[in-house]
Amino acid sequence: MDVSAQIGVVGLAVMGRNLARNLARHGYTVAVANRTPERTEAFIGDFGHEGAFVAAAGAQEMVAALERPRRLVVMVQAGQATDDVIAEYSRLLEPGDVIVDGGNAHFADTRRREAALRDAGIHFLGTGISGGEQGALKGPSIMPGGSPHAYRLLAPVLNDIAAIAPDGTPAVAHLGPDGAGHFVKMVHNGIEYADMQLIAEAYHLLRNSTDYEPRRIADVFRRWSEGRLNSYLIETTAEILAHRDAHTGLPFIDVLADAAEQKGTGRWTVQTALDLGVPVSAIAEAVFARSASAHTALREAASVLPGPARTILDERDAERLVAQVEQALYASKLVAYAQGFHQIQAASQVYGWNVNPAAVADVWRAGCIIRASFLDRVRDSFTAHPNLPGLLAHPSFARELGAAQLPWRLVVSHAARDGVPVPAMAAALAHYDTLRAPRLPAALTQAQRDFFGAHTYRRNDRPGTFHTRWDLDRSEELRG
Ligand code: NBP
Repeated sequence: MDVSAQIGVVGLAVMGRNLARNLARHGYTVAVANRTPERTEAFIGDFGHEGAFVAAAGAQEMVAALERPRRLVVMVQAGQATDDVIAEYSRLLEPGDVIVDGGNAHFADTRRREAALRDAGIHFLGTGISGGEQGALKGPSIMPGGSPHAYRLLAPVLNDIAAIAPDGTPAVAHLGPDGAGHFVKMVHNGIEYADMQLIAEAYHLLRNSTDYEPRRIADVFRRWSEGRLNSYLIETTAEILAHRDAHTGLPFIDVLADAAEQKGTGRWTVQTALDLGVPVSAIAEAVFARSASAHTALREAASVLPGPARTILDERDAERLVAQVEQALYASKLVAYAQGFHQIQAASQVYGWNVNPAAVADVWRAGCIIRASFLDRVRDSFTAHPNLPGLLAHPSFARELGAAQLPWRLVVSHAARDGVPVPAMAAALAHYDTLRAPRLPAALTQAQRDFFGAHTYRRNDRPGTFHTRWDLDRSEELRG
């Protein structure tokens, strides 16, 4: 086979297929391959006319088709499939070639793969890609991690195929070495869980406490999407709520089962946050909310438990609640993003990645599922105050939270009074109150740990580590 393709794509399911088409639409000659060759043939049959493709029957043909240094994008199922493909191709590739893993790999796997390939002289770019299948085709948000050299080899291509933010910049940036890109993508998905859950809670509360039909709530979301809540997820929510089921004519939302599924990146975010000791409570509640919804037998058994009678607000109070929920949703969303950024910054420190949070916000402004107008301000805040820990304390957000905090409390207490679960909003508010509190009950926790387990404690008035002999009422400083 002649050397003719500038880039290769292995894996032609929805993501790989659309990424290959995106590359071809930007003038690249793309070699394509898939484990099951019928998929490659179907791809060429369906999309061959869209651009310059080279169909490779297997790894050898793919490697022979690529110009040097070879650039190979792997878009297969995360986990063992990715390891299998890397093993198959790395035997055939040469030092200086680069493999891009565009799947949803766990960042620890990316670190392992990058180190193993580095030993063989092959560059590895662990790259988060967000935007679903339409994003892959029309412009995703791209989160690469790997060596600067590997990034330089791919940067022109990634810049071409990425989504373009309203200010004209492509949604791609080198986020750091080895697993940094996949870590940022994982947290992106965790925030996505929280964002979706918070929106769902806002909808659910309005549906429960007012006589608004889904179409009217769709109008509320449409209005919100013209303001500071403007985002892809708010817009799609408005569209979903306005949608009628073709089959029954009922609001579409009412004919769906209320048990949500998940693929695992939200769970990874929370598991990793636990390991790092970073409180991502709004994200965790969103993951748990999906799990709880899917425990149908448990829910069925618990349906006997009593709750308050449903009360419907009159028109004026309903309008007031809408305004309060906008504040609560915005403030809770800020907390969820702030928790995600905290997690990225903590991992960056542990793994020595030096991730620039402003670059992360920049990359999330277009193409990805959590794209939102307010990310411009997140980026600007991190740029203006790089050393201020925690996004919430950044001056412009702190001001907004100050204005939102009372309605936020009213919404959470309204939900508790009416028996409507708002776990992510309540967790976000508790996080806000935890961070701003002049004093936390952790002093008592310290004392309890020392009392029953001699775990020692620290004091406000003196440095050092102490233990109290509770039986003798004697405090002693521990040395060494
Ligand atoms: P899937 O995750 O459904 O994977 C299917 C692809 O993996 C097919 O090409 C399949 O080949 C290949 N494959 C499998 Br399965 N086992 C293999 C093996 N042992 N060796 C070689 N190939 C193997 O595809 P997708 O939904 O297009 O997603 C691709 C990647 O992108 C995944 O990592 C996913 O997590 C990530 N991602 C997906 C989305 C999305 O919206 N779907 C968004 C962002 C990221 P076959 O045709 O021979 O079975």
